Amino acid sequence: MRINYSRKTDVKWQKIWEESGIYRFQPDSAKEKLYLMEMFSYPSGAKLHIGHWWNFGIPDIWGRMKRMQGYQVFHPMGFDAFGLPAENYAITSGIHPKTSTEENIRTMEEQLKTIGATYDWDYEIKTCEPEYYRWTQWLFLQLYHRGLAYQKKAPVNWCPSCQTVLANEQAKNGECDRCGSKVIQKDLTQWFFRITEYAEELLSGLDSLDWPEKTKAIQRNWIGKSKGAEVMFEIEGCEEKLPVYTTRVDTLMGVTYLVMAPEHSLIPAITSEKQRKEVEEYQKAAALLTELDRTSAMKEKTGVFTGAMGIHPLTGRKIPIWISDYVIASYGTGAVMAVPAHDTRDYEFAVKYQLPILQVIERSKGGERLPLTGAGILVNSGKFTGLSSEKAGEKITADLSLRQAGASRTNYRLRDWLVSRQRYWGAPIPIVYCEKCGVVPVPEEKLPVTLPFEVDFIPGGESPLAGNKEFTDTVCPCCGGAAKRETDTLDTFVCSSWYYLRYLDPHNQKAPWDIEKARQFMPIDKYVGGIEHAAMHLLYARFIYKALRDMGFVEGSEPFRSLVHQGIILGPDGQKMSKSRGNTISPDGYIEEYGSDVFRTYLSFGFSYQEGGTWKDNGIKAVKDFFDRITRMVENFQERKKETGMKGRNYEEGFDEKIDRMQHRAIKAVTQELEKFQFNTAIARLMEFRRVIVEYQSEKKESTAFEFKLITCFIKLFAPFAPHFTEEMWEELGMKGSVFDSSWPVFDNSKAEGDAVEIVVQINSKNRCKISIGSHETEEAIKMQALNQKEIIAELEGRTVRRIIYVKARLINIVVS
Ligand code: ANZ
Ligand code: ZN
Repeated sequence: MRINYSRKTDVKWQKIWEESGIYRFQPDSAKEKLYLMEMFSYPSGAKLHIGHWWNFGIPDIWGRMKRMQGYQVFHPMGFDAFGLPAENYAITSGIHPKTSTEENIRTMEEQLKTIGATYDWDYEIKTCEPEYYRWTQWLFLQLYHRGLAYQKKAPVNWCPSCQTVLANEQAKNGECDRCGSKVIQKDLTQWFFRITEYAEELLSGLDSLDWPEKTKAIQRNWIGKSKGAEVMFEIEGCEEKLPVYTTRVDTLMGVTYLVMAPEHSLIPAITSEKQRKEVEEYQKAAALLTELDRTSAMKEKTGVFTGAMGIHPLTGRKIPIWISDYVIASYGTGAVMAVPAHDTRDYEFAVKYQLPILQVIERSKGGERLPLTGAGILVNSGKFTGLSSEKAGEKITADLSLRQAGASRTNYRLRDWLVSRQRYWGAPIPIVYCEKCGVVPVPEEKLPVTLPFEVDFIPGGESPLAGNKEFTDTVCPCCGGAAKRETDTLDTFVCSSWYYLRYLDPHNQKAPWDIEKARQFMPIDKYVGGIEHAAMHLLYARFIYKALRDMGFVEGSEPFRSLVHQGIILGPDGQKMSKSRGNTISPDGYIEEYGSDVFRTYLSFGFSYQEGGTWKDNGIKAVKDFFDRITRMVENFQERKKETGMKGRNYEEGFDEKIDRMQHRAIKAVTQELEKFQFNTAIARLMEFRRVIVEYQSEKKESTAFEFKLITCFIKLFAPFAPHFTEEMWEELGMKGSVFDSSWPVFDNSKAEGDAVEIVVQINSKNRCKISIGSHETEEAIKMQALNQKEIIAELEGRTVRRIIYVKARLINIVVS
């Protein structure tokens, strides 16, 4: 072989691409737009690992096909550069977050370039730069002016080690998602974004999205819509009424006590003198616990009696009012009507404090164990007895409405988004506090409020910015008097809630983006990133986009039309790769030895993109061999052509109908597999196609125009996987320009389908689905295709494939245990 693909080939083509500016993005109204984006990365300082190649290098394959299909593909890259890790690192190392972040970004840029992806670096953004966060602050102001950003005192999740507030999403399981410390509750005045105003639309909008179902389910669950009723209980000897939220108004006749959250504002007013001390002590103890501890099913129920009595709205019966930490202040109305016969928590509580238990729902006649939590037929419920839960719910709600003691109500579990962070390395909140004028937003033309460089990072429960007088002391934009700046910074999820818009117009000095550009390029056609962002980033960004739409800055309602989650490549020990486990795999050695294209092709061939898997490299040699075979195929053609010549470019010359049909099948399969992000099966198809071409070559002494067509078609189909290598082959074949400026092969469906047969795919001998295969496909490729069917992937989850049996042209049986 004359040509030997290696790392040198990568370097050669990367230089040529840079000089020719082939990936410079040029908006072209004659072409259909396509916005491809991977979630940008955090500049952590770690060397680029396999995960980066996986996240960024593989979607590039899809983007390259789209480019060849004639789309104007916009594929930008940037850095989510603010955040706690850099600041924590500053505390331990003394290195300023700006210094370490900029340094990390430089290294990552260099390394990302070795992947050879189609980024236009002119569109790069870094969220920590004033040109960027100026507009994050602008966004805050727009929300503020619309009443969507507001301040309130609230019990917040507080990490005692990071000394900062955490959003609920960052304090899952009662642990700080940064450092793992136990999260406690603390009362602070905080800034919130009113995401709850969009709860219903965030929920209903999911239906229209091309997203994985499980991600939609996570968002639906997080939004937590429930339909129920609000019921008013009068309180004996008190003007005010106590509203409760219930999803089981059908159980109203079985209420035996009421429970308020320990933080409920009515408690001081209704508590009897006798009970006051005990109540106050209980309130103090409850304040130390997190919401998660409080609501855990494992926790023993505790509570105290307030001394006050409520009055049943339908029967006038007196019922005691208790407080307990199993009721959460921020959900519903912060109070519940307890029905111990039909609710597990109420039941445990009633048993412990010897409160009455009254059964009002029955499923079978008599002898049922309480609590009976489902729906059924009403008993012991006066005129409602005998009705189904559903009917009774309607009747009781109607009765309550008549007496103005209740109404149906919809509730959402979603809370407003807490955006204040008592940290330095974030976008300062553009607010000033003036003794005379109160809370004053910084005027837009005064943005950015710049982060000062000199600060003391030692955590003290306050933002490090509070210690910098030059920063805090300012003049009021309203009256010109002395004023203090807000010292909290914004949650970094605010930076990432709108970055896809700045990408479109990163150098705009007058506006965050040009409205016309956003109109042309939104929404994002393919967004690729981890499923761990399902509840936070992806929900926040959807909310911000809708808010921006309502302010007239963007069109459409959803930023991410189609979403793909990449699977995870685990270390050889089957664990998630991490520095601390010491099981990370560096791609560098592989790149040096084989070149980036072999590595990238191996990744896409060896693993299913959406499933991931445990890292192994035993297949990489085979992929390298595949490259060598392609090289030989091209050289073989070139040599025979030199000897015998090729008569023009009329493909009739040497045309072979059977081979032609296989070519159309290959084009169709590769195109469709790539469309579905099934890169591994696409490669299997290409391997097969190569064998077809080589078979043809071996039968012909002279090179033919048809052969030339087959080979250029192959090179084009393989180009997205191996951009450097195929450019080299393209050049060798004497083609002008870049292979990426050539057009993607199109197939004739009647030819592609000509010899197809349908076969059945079974799991443990049970029929699961059908696939269509060509009569010339190899057994290996057919098995691969079967394993990649949606239905099959879902069923194989968590099971081990023992054997795959292929009965020619009839069926595939996957034996699992
Ligand atoms: C009476 C009842 C009877 C209830 C019954 C359930 C079963 P979701 O579905 O999550 O909305 N609840 C209401 N507000 C609460 C709060 N702030 N803290 C803790 N629990 C609260 O749950 C709604 C149900 O959770 C409500 O319906 C209420 O208990 C409780 F057989 O009311 B139910
Ligand atoms: Zn003022």
